[in-house]
Amino acid sequence: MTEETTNFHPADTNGDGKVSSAEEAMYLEYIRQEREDADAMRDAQRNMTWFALGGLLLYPFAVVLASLAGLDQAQSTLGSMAPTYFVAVAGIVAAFFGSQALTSKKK
Ligand SMILES: [Ca+2]
Repeated sequence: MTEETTNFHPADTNGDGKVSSAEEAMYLEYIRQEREDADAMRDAQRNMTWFALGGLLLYPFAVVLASLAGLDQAQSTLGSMAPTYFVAVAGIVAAFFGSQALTSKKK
């Protein structure tokens, strides 16, 4: 009985010590789904990081455009937002590369 539990395979969902074809199919589907989710998460993180970086690069142009268009209010708002914004973007980018480094180190 104890041996059975130590030899317990993750695919053996009903715990009878055998992996039936239905259990195997379910297990493979589960792994496939997990990989797809991880892949989608990486894509989402990468897109978010690029979006944040793009915003960072375009930020000065937004300030210039606001000043050219004579939008004094917008210009001063952008100016006072800048420190918070830059720190937030730096945080997002740092978190992204930090998690990338951590996950690649684990393997
Ligand atoms: Ca089973």
